Amino acid sequence: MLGEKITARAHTNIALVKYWGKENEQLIIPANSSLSLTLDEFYTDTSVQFDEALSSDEVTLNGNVVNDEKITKFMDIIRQKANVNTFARIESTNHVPTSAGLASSASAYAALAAAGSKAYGLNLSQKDLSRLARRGSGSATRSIFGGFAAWNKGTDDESSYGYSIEDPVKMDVNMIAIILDNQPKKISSRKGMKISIETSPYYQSWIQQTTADFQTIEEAIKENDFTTLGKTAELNAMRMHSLTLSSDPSYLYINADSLEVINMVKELRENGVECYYTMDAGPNVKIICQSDKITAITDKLSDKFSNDQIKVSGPGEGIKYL
Ligand code: 2P0
Repeated sequence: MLGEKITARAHTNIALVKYWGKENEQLIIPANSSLSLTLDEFYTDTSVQFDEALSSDEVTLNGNVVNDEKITKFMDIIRQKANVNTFARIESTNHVPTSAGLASSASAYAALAAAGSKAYGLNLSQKDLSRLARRGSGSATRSIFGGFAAWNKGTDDESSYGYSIEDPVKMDVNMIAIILDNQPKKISSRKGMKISIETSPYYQSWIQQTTADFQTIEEAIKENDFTTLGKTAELNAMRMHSLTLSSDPSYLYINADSLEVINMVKELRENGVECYYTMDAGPNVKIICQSDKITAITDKLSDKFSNDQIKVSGPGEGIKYL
């Protein structure tokens, strides 16, 4: 029914093959395809209800009023598709540290796409929902889907969409997120990736390598080969971060605490505890491991970090309405 309050939940995802650059900034068409794991512990609940009495969208995030032009622009896309001009009341609760490299924009725009489109009477397929989410934030394209998901690069609005690779996930795979800083990042991903695509002399090599990494990880998922998946994801993450260092001006998301976690992972590995690390556009490190290694890893981490900085997560589900 039009005018009904619709609530959707979307989980965040962590890329195993990263997206770092746009071919088309307006439509958010990426320079490469990417692949991720959706996580069960981090999610966003968003409700949307349109109201004839409003003269602009009214948005709250965790109970606080926010004025974000990006959200209004995104709602305009929905209004245009639905051919409805009315503004909406949007309430969002983030169970993710905002802007700390834990991909809060992924779950945020996936949840908003799902709740918003349905509230405005659109009945979109998963694929079309992913294309809509993409217009808000690239990584949100993958958060429509649970488990292992991918974002097909494509060349235009039609062909750039997300899809499920495997859900539910057969592989025993977990991520341990170490929250080192939950402050908003200094260089947004949007700005960072623009600097890199325009100035890093290694950008073309990144595209070639990341295409190969995608195939390797896709194959590893099929073969249930955790070692290849972990190794390749770790390499891919560091390849992405080397783009940040080789840009002009250079910038860096890795801080001293991140390095400490990276060294812990290497030490654990030398001692026979198989695990790998990945990082996004912030200092937090995510450790990829199998279930029987979680205790050994969290024990080691707790020498240096408090329990509330350590979050263990398994694969999460795709978008759902509450
Ligand atoms: C990813 N990240 O694939 C990569 C890896 C961070 C590092 O997508 O400009 O918030 O809104 O499309 O999706 C974070 O960037 O950027 C991101 P926009 P987004 O998950």
